[in-house]
Amino acid sequence: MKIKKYIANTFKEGKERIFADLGDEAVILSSRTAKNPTTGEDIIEIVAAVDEGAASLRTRPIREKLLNVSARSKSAGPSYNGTSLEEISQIFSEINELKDTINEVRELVKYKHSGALGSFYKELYIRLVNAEIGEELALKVVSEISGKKGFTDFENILQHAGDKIFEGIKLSPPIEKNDKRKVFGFIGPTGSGKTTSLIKAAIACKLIYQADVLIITADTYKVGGIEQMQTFASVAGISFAPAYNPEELKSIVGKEQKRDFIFIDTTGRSQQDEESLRGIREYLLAAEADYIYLVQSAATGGQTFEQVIDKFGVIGPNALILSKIDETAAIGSLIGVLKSSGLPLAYLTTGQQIPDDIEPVTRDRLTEILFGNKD
Ligand SMILES: Nc1nc2c(ncn2[C@@H]2O[C@H](COP(=O)(O)OP(=O)(O)O)[C@@H](O)[C@H]2O)c(=O)[nH]1
Ligand SMILES: [Mg+2]
Repeated sequence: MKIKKYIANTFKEGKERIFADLGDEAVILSSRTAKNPTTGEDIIEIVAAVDEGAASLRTRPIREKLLNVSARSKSAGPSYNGTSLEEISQIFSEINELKDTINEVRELVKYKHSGALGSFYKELYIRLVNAEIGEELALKVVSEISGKKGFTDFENILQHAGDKIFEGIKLSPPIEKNDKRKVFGFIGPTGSGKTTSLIKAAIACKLIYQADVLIITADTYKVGGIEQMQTFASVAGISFAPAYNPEELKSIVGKEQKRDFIFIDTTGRSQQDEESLRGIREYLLAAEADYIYLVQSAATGGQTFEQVIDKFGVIGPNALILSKIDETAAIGSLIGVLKSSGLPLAYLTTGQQIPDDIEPVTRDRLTEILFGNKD
């Protein structure tokens, strides 16, 4: 801002000098009459100011251009009123730029009214990316959801997003009791939670259906494993037997026809150890297992998860138990593998408490977990 004082004989004269000096953008801040100290005549004192930044940004370039144009264009080619065609087209392009800017501002003003909605979708996108579903799927879900109407609140939007994400994932219903005896096998990598999940499921069946349950372990290698299972089984009032080879397992299962449920635990094996995986298969074939659960920790990243499902595929699992949800930061990276494998999800385990920390899978529950609510 430039401020300057002018002294003139008349207000008109002062004003002309101010605009000639400071330009059209000048504003008069104050004016007062006074006496010329030497002549004693009336004079006028005017204080004017100009915003130099504004003047140079707004008016000067065009004005100067026009002035320079007329000066230069006198000697140049075709012109209109002293302005060359080249310079006229430049002015038009500037006008078009201005039009574009005005349109942008208009768009901004328009979307300001849907600001609340916009922030919902922004929040949804952030939540999806944090859930590790991948940027591509996150954008797809947000764009699909934003094209729909009728959401009541943000929770409702999350619910719809979850429905979209888990759309292609199959679910396996929880164990049910009927007249036919059922033999279940539990397989999976070492430490994935097979034994714990098996005990939880066995106790739940015993409690819910007052069922006659037998637990057999084929994992006779783990130090203290048999004693530990024996303890859990006897506390829960469940029968228990170890089986040291497939023949022995076949024989026990063959004799135990009156049971409602038989749960068979197996040795933990690395998915890389294909020989041992075939060994486990022999056990479950000998037992004529009706249904095989692959137990896998949800904390395992997408790539290992895919490998586990692929390699344990030789044993023929029917459904998946996703364990250690409580230890898992985000389950989003597993979604692609779950969909492409086609393996149904049966149970989730959410802690070490026996038998409490196991639950059947529902899509609503998966959505809750995806968005960070594991309780
Ligand atoms: N935090 C947590 N720990 C679990 C869960 N399931 C099993 N575990 C623990 O994981 C460890 C290995 O479990 P275990 O059942 O022996 O695995 P296995 O080798 O596959 O039979 C044990 O310390 C269990 O208490 C779960 O859902 N959450
Ligand atoms: Mg075990």
